[in-house]
Amino acid sequence: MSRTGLFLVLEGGEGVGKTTHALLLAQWFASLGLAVTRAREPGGTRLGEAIREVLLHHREMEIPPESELLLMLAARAAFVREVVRPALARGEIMLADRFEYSTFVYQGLGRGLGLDRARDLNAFATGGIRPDLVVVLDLPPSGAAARRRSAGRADDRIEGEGEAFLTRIHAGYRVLAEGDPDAVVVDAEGTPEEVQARIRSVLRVRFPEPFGSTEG
Ligand code: T5A
Repeated sequence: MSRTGLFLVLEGGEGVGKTTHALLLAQWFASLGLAVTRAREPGGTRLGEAIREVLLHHREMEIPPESELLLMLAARAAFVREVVRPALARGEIMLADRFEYSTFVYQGLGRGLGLDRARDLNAFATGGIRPDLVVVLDLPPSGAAARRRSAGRADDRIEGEGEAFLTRIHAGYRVLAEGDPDAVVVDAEGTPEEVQARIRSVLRVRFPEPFGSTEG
């Protein structure tokens, strides 16, 4: 790799397949002999997992949008310091299941706190570190809900916000990614194998080193 580490992020609405593809990508990287650190947000650290529990699994708790934003960023500050920077310093691929786009879209746009405010506060939390590439998995909320239902998953506090909120999230991701040269929208319809093949094609084109000459 010509630079130290590679920071990749999978993004998208609820149940679009981020976890599935993070796992498949990590397996691919390992098969290529590339070291990878994989983690989810909010989470990835003890503090982050504790914040995740509060944010997602206590529907009885009143959490104002401003508190939600600041808790996401409190988790992110620890995530960057304890997980992202060390992985990149070791020269690894840092593969994150959600990062700053989630805050821009869910809190900035979805909760109406404003994109500029979300970006400013996020920059404080991250110290300005940015992904090399954000892969946005694009699937209409109805398709993602069907997948979650067939997997027998119950909605968490944010998933339970309803259709209008999830539709805003879906649209928000597309708008953000279309204006960002370091983001790409990947069609998440189809089988996991089809979607994974699309993601790998993107990586081969974007990063000839180390992926250009790979197969599979
Ligand atoms: N949040 C997070 C914010 O509001 N602000 C922030 O700053 C951050 C960081 C996190 C929540 O926090 C919010 C966003 C979220 O609401 P989460 O559980 O990490 O919550 O995120 P979810 O998107 O809810 O995660 P899920 O696990 O539900 O969805 P994934 O990871 O996108 O999807 P995945 O891979 O688990 O797949 C869902 C189901 O579909 C199947 C899988 O097997 C699984 O059963 N599947 C497919 N089925 C058919 N075809 C395919 N191609 C499939 N791909 C996967």
